[in-house]
Amino acid sequence: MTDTTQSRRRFVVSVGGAALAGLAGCSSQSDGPGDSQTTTAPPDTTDATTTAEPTTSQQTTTGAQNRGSSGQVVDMVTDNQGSYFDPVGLLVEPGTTVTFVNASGDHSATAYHPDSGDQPLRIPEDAAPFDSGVYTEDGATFEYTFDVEGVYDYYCTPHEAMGMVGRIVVGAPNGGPATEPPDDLPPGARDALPSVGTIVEQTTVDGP
Ligand SMILES: [Cu+2]
Repeated sequence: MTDTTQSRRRFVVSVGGAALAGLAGCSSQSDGPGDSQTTTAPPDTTDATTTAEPTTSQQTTTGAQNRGSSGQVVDMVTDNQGSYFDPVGLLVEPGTTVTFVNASGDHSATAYHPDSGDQPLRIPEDAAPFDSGVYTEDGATFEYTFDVEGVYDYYCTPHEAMGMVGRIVVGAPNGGPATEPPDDLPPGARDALPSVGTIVEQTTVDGP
């Protein structure tokens, strides 16, 4: 488990470096608003018209340039207000990549899914579960692309019982498992989840 976590972190960190290098090298490459689709496209070599596909570094560069519009960041924080995800609630379009950043403390971003230590299913039935593993290093990042519409509830393994949980709505809520009341979660977690309605209305619900 530690090995998996380590190698995954190293991978993410090195990709971040490549993104920076790419940014410095080809800042004029963006083709603007049309980019929003390219991050969602599967690696399909038959379509030569999407500029982001040819190499990994270009793809990463495009993603970094898009960060403000189609990418989103969730910080994982421990400070004098406790341990929390910020924002705790987020509305995104399908295909959006969310980057979880370990801002301070030791945290994970882990989907509520039976594969994650017997947890209840609280992501769309067709969605792949995610689990970053616990990060102990400030600045470590984990990315997940939310392709399937619906509501995703997730938690931090060390701090779930203290209410370190988050909710991401992708497109339309669609009546999936996470639209049911979270009765099977620990009370602290249950109380910390923003309602789907609030997220849809506000787009971003900040942490404490
Ligand atoms: Cu945590």
